[in-house]
Amino acid sequence: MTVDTERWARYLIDAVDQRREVAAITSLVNGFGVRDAYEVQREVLAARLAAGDRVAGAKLGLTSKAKQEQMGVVEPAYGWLLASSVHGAGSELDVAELVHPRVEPEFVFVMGEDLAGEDVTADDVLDATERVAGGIEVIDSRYERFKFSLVDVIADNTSAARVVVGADGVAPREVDLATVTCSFEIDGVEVASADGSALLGQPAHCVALLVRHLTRLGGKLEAGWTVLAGAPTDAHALHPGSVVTARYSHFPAVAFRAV
Ligand code: OOG
Ligand code: MG
Repeated sequence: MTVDTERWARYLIDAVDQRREVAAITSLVNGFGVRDAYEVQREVLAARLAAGDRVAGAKLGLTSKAKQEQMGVVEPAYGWLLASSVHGAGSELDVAELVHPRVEPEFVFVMGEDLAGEDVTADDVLDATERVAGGIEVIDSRYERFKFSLVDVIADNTSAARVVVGADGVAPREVDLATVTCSFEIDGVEVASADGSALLGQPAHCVALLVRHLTRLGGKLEAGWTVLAGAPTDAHALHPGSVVTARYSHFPAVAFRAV
């Protein structure tokens, strides 16, 4: 049976716009597959672009053991970043616009060149990268109790909501990204820590998987895009008033306040 992907795209758009959680699609539809889920994701993106937003980049989710174990989903997933969702370090983010936000640290790649190919490697990614910086992602699953399966979270654009990107960072080969450590703090208390090797051994390898995915869809990673390799640690609930800080061994610290 064919899935009415347009209907499920509208379902998720309404959940975001009305700031409410909805039942997981797989609890309502039989046979909802990975292809259907990426089609829903594509239709949600198209609707946002038609309404005037722009693509700022792309992201991976569920690329670390910590995240996979926390969410019970053991495969990476790919999603889009909208220009309206990207903020600079030191910003204030309005959490009243969100359903049940969580925060997690990120390794952020800023692309210097377009990149496509079914066999792209981590080395190719480093060649095409302008800089790598620290970041913090605010994820906000549209699903009840923040619970989902792989296909649900794909349809929901991998829970993408906001991202805070640090300035500067490093040239892609200035340091082995696998060895960059991150300490994640909420209100001055460390809640998690990890290093870049938590991301499938090497954050650039995660980005290579994203490039292969985009290539299979007939697309590419584009120069100027911001790319999230995924959180190396688990995610933590975000409450109004909190200050969230990610401290890295080789990137400037990134912080924001939830208001
Ligand atoms: C899915 C998004 C995961 C990451 O970095 O692993 C993600 C979720 O956990 O809600 O962005
Ligand atoms: Mg993330």
